[in-house]
Amino acid sequence: MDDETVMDKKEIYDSEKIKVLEGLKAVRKRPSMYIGSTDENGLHHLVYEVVDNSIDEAMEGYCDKIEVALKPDDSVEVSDNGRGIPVSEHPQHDAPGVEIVMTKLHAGGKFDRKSYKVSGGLHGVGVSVVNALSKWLEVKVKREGNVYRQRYKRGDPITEVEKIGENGPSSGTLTRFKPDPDIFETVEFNYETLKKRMRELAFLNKGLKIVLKDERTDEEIEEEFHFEGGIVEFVNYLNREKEKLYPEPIYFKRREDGVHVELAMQHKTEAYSKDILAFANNINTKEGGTHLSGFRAALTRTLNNYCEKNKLGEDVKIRGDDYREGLTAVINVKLPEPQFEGQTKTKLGNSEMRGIVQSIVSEELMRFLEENPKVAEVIVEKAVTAAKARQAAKKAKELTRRKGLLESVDLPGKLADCSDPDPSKAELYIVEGDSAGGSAKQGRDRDFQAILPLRGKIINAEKARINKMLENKEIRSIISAIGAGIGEDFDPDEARYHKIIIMTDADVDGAHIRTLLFTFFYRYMRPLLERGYLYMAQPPLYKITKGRAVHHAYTEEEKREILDELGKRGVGIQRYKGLGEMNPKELWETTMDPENRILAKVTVEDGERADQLFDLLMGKEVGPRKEFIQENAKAATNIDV
Ligand code: 0RA
Repeated sequence: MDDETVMDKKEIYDSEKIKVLEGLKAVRKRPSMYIGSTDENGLHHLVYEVVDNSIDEAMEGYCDKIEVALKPDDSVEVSDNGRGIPVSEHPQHDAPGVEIVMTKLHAGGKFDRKSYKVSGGLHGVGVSVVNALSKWLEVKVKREGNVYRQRYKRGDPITEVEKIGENGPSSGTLTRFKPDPDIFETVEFNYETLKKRMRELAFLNKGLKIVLKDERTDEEIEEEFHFEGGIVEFVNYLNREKEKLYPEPIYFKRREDGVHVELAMQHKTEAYSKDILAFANNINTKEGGTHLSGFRAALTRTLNNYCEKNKLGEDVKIRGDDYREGLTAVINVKLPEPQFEGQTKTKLGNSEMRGIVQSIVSEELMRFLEENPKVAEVIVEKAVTAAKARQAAKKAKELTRRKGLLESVDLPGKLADCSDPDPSKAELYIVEGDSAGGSAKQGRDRDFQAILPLRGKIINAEKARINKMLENKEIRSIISAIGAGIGEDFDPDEARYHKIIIMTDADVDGAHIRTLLFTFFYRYMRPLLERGYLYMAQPPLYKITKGRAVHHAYTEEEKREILDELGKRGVGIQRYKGLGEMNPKELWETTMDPENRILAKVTVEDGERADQLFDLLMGKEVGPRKEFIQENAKAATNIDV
């Protein structure tokens, strides 16, 4: 019986109405379904997708060098020295293999490779998606002594696969593409973003050379990432400016049931933070997952067992967090059919991974501890200290709880709250200084804008444990105004505002306060950064007047433009030194009115950078410190819409 006979009339009618979008047209119609978004993240995703294919070739052992070049015309070229995508006719599709890979969604079949292909999530959607979202794309393949080429426009081939030359025995694939400006909000690649990912990929795939070039400026940049030590070097890199509890990272690697598990870890001495990065098939699983929980369980149980066997740490109850205090770890797993879940598809879901990782880590770690009793001893000692501090912190927290300081119902006295209770509409301005706070209170739209002025010093979240943080008045008022808890208990769904806007002066002190706040939010309320709830206000740098007309310039360039327009005669220029110099109306018009203001979103990377730069900022060296402040005080560019 064929399908149509079992459908009744109504069903036939309904299915006719469904417009079946075929192939790459569907990708252009709903790009976000394939690459997550069409903003800067989606744009960079294109490069990751192409590079992933070369990484696959490297993971199978056929390629040891990948080059990524940013070209002056905003295109990107990715090349590798792998086997080259096959060019022979595909038996079922009567087209050359390379054309199928470039034009069919999830091209598989004969050209499927055996390696740990990424599936699900945003990665692994296939290069055909990149092709569909490119104004043009060109692929060149070196194979069997020849060079072949095919060109495409918006995903459609505009040439055959042509042989364009001969070549020695070397082989490889080169893909050059120009993202389509009709699809993307921006087509400008960020070198630093790509650099971070390429470095990460080089750490995760030991021995692989990845070259990144920026050919867009007169002074070309070229960097090579190549780490024979793999994730051990990754941990060394993450801990590069920290004091270590023991000299070498602990490392092991094992393959079991067709799954690879690799771990490198090392504790820091004084930093109380932890940095545990988990990867699955080269994807940074920021939301964690089964591999991470397997690792955490193994760490806690193994160290508990070790303590019991050796009668250590008996005077205090050590918990999992205590063993993780100050820990830097990279866990890297490779598995055949990964399931990615969660809001950003960065949570590993495969349930079998928990047990596999747990048993491998337990065995290997126990062996290590027994062979290295000195290291075991310092780890336990640190955990004991952490456990004691945790108990003290709990007492401090209970104290503040009793006083009602962490309850959102009991808002801090300095807060001028807004009247709209809907968090998606409400905004919290955290304002440096009383006078600016006063202007902001008068100038704001009290329907949806709340003002929290900060007076005292903000404590450095990198140096302090949570109990110390909770003793700080300013920190406590921020916690209670936001009303979503702190640290492990922080719940972004409880946040009373979906825009939290830091408003500080554009001077050195302002930069310092901003950095302290970034570090605090990064360490203790990171989900706010992940969700994009944290912003920085951008007050204007200049007020330019001519007659009755008033203009505001937010950047030096804007100032020049305005001056060019007005001419030089009878023009008054005032440089704003601080927010306090603006009256409430000016502050509203230039910095708070959603119609006019500029807000810069603070990302997790900004938080991370502030965190890392803290040593620099707080350190004794004056040179690098000054430089950082200037760098950080530069005007931001994201325009609030
Ligand atoms: C399918 C089969 C083979 C290689 C590749 C794909 C391949 C794809 C890409 C994409 C970027 N670089 C790549 N390198 C190789 C193997 C063909 C054979 O058996 O020689």
